[in-house]
Amino acid sequence: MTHQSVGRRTRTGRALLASAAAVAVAASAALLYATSASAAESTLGAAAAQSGRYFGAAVAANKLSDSTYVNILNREFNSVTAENEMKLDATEPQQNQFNFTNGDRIVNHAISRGMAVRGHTLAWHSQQPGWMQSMEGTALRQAMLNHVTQVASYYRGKIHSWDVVNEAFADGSTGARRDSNLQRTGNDWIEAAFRAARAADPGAKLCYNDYNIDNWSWAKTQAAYNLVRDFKQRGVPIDCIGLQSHFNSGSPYPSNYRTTLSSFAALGVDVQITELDIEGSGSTQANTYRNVVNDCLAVARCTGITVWGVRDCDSWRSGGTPLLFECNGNKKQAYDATLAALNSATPVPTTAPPTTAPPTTAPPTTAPPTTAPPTTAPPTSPPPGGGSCTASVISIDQWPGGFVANLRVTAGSAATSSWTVTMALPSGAAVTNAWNSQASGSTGTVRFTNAPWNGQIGAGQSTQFGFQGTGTGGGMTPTCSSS
Ligand code: G2I
Repeated sequence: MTHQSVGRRTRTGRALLASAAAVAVAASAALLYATSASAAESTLGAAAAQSGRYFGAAVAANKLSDSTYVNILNREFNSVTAENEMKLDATEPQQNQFNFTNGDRIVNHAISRGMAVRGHTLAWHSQQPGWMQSMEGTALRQAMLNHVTQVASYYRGKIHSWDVVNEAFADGSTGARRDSNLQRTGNDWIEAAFRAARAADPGAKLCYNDYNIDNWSWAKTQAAYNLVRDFKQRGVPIDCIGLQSHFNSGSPYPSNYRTTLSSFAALGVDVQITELDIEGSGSTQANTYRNVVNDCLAVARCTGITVWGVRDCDSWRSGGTPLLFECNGNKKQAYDATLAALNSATPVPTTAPPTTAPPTTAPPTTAPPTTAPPTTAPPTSPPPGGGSCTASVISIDQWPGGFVANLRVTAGSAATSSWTVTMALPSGAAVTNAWNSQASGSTGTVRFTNAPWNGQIGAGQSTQFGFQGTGTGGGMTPTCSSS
């Protein structure tokens, strides 16, 4: 457990570029399905990707100049969450004046290295800017919806999952909503926020996120469960539940955690462990990390884990030494346990999509032809090449010498389990990196295959990915195939 020598790499521009390229390549390789069965990967992100999951960290923009911090971040994690920089006070400090400077620093750092980004958070009673704290009623409801719309629109195409609403339930035995100015605008404020988020960024997964919803027998857990169940029953858009999972002596890791994960998953949402930290040390702490990882691995729809910070001294609870790295960058026992547990997961088969064969199972029995798809999908787009998806270019941001392209992939009348978008680049253009997908080839005809976390698209639904290129974008006609 020595300090990694990469932390001492000379930071010349050329070395940084080379290092970034190496990291991007490593990340791409790690995220491919084609890792050999049971390979022992040496980083958290690569180990998680073997079973199609991500492993992320909360990141603070003001730490991106700390080389020990950044080296760990770039080496170990393939997803990030902004610890404070996308919150309401940071992004809308004055009403209708938005500031994305620090959020962008984190997003750009992640995207340029092929990491996914979790958005945190669009609507919350806490960390509201002063102008919002003093608002109530209709004016507040409208301001909140405007905030959700503006922020989710700004980051459209770059966010893997949004914590749309954070911490809306009260602690204790009542299962009631938490009193707040947002709650006082009416009980439907949560679903209103989710609808606005879906409209603003249809490609992001939309999560409800909370703490103390880990223990299946706690009233707050049941309250969150009932919210998700109600939303699913009524068609309110929700795709995931975020369990913050801050564990300490007052809120310990519960033995029924796996029951909680599987119960939420059974409602038809992804489960994400969003802010994991476990106070303690040594083997006790390591065992709890192992248990959490194993519980997630046991639930197919537990799609990823984020720890709330990189090193102990980066933690909001640094005194409880709750993370995986010491301040000097050394790996802790908890790190070794976490990595070993991730490596013990059943790998996603190399050619997973064809062999899992969703076409032979679900479609005949669940009879999608009798419901919505026939009326909607066929007229809109005949699937190219017999595939059940379409792809389109949403935007191209061009600057002298380079561009960023965002694309949408939409499933046809059947859900996809994987997809590939093929596209001829203009002459002289080259892909430098991609997010929310894996690129193969960089010039001429290039292919983008889904990332481990976004291959499954529901019938008629869509996801987004993007890439950065050199040269000039434009005139690109993507085609999509899926299984
Ligand atoms: O409290 C732990 C987490 C619980 N779930 C929601 C998360 O968003 C929350 O994160 C924490 C951050 O880790 C802290 O860094 O949220 C706190 C605020 O509620 C953050 O603390 C704030 C301090 O209160 C401010 O004084 C400080 O200016 O961090 C700010 C930036 O360092």
